[in-house]
Amino acid sequence: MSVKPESHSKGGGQVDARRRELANAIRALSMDAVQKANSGHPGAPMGMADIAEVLWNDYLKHNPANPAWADRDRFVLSNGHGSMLLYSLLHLTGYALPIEELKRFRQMGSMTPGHPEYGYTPGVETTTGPLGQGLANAVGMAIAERALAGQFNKPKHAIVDHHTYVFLGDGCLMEGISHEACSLAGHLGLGKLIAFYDDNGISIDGEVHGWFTDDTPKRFEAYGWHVIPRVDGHDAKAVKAAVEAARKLTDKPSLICCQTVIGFGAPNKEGKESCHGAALGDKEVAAARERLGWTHAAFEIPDAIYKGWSARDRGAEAEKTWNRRFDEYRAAYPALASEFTRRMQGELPSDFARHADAVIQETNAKAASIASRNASQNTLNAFGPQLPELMGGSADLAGSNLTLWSGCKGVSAEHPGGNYLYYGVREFGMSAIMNGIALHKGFVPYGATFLMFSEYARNALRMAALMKQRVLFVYTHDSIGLGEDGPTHQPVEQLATLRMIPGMSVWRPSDAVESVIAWTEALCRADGPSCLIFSRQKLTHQARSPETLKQVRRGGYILADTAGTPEAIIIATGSEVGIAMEAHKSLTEGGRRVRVVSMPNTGVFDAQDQAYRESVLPKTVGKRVAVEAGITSFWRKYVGLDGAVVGIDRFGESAPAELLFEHFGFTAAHVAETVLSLLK
Ligand SMILES: Cc1ncc(C[n+]2csc(CCOP(=O)(O)OP(=O)(O)O)c2C)c(N)n1
Ligand SMILES: [Mg+2]
Repeated sequence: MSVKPESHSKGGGQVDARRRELANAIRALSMDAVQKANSGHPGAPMGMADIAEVLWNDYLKHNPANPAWADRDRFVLSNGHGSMLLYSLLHLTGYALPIEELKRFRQMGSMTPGHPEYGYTPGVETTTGPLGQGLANAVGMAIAERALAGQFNKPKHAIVDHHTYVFLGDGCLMEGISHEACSLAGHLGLGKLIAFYDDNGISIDGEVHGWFTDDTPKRFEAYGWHVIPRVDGHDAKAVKAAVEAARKLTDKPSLICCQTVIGFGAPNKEGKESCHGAALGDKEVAAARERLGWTHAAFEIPDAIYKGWSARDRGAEAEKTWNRRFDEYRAAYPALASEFTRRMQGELPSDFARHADAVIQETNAKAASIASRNASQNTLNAFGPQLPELMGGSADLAGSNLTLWSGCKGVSAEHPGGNYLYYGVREFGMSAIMNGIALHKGFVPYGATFLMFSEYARNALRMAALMKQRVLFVYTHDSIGLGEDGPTHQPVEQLATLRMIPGMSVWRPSDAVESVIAWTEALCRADGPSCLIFSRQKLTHQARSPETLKQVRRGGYILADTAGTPEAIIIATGSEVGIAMEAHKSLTEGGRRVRVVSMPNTGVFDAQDQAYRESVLPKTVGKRVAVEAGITSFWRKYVGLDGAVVGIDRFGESAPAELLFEHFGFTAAHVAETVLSLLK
């Protein structure tokens, strides 16, 4: 329950003056940077400064000189609007984040964007700002830590042994994803996950008792968390005692509920929503300096304060100790040690490409007509043994998504070294957790649900793309072709909207061969996420020459052609490729010169050079028909205004799949007719 705490900023209560002064450096940097930018959120950094001071100075295991050190503790600021808290901490403890960058807070090209963004600032572990997702990322990181420890640690050789700390606010707890992620974290008993709740009683609209009166400690206890309630977030001793207790208890995640005053130190604005997300104003900044006893000019930090904060020596020492430990591990387990290094670097096994190619050839030779979801599972069975970094999962649809392969072992509190997560019905949580697993490194996560329910997870997909993470989102039941479950389960606009996410690679293979290639390409894509979209229903194998087979990975290619220049081109994806091929057959028999282009990944095709694209879709051939069981508008960019799209611009119906395909015009006859109508 949120209570409105008394302000201590007047100096009441027991205060460790030294610690308070260190914390005030965060407060000063935060309010000054926000003031200079005239934009940003001073409230949370000023409110959480004392907590951060204790955690970072007394506990956090990190080396500012090497933010990528494998066994560092992970720190996530889930209430990402408080970005100046993190930037201040990184700057003060000695990361390569100079004061000039704090002066350029929120400016174009700076290392200090408005919200923490992965890849912009050394030490920022994940992009946060969309509330609740940082918390789910942290759960993913803690899962990855434990699973990696389970797979690699040996008696007396704990090479993976770090904590995940996460700060969060009321907003993160109001977001539904906090339930999904924390419920799973409790179930899994993630003892090295420690969360700090900034219980300040305030969110943007004012005092939260008007809309948020959960009993948060009880809620988390019910999840199976270890809850430490009513900690005075401005009493370093109390915070320290709570962290001690949290670290001691190793079989449950901990939630430390810290009562704080938002904007602590700003005499007229602290405790009020007015300091949440706006510059305090010059007068109030001056008054806060006075109240806090901070006499230094803006962005001026005395050497003694820098010394008090520096984690450089401590960090170098900690990493050195670990390096020694890792050397001993390497001496005892050389093969495991190099596997660990390979996996943490995100490199696939050196022979993976060759292996994948062999599987592609085999699948081609087998020529099986099977559902692409089955083809996906076959691929997992073929690739799985080569890829111990796979961390699979499904949101309670393993039997439908076919995400389990023969080598899967469930991750649980008792068996932490597994490689498969039973996520339960938690699509958004699963997706953000996968982002956290990928960010932690050591794993390539894939997780599945029905394509329709990608909607539940959408913002986590966007975050995966924004952070350029190798996360594989597996979606089966990809169209009205799923049949009787009806329009609630039948995707219509999802293919198009997933393709619109910048940097998202979306594969919709047409048969078993394209399915293996899609998996291969997604796994090899180290700098971004992919969607792998599979059918429930059986798909016809398409014959391909060795030359054609090579073109599949270019996203779009000529699957069937005609002698000479085609009169018309049919472009199709997934389950509609088979229909396009039948139409091609009848049109060819009727003396028409028609080409079929299979387009399993429009984004990859668009990224090919002009000459290749022109060779597949020559400008001179304007008579084009796109066929996809999804909304038509997406395909206009390929068929032009004079072309035609066989698609579906309404919700589906509950009926057997074959009837639905017939009813909505996904038949060879209708596609052929459409081509002929263009040729008239
Ligand atoms: C998903 C999402 N919805 C809305 C917002 C906009 N927003 C940013 S901070 C905030 C209020 C958060 O309140 P709290 O976590 O209590 O932060 P405090 O004011 O205490 O710093 C909102 C609604 C957001 N960043 N993310
Ligand atoms: Mg709040």
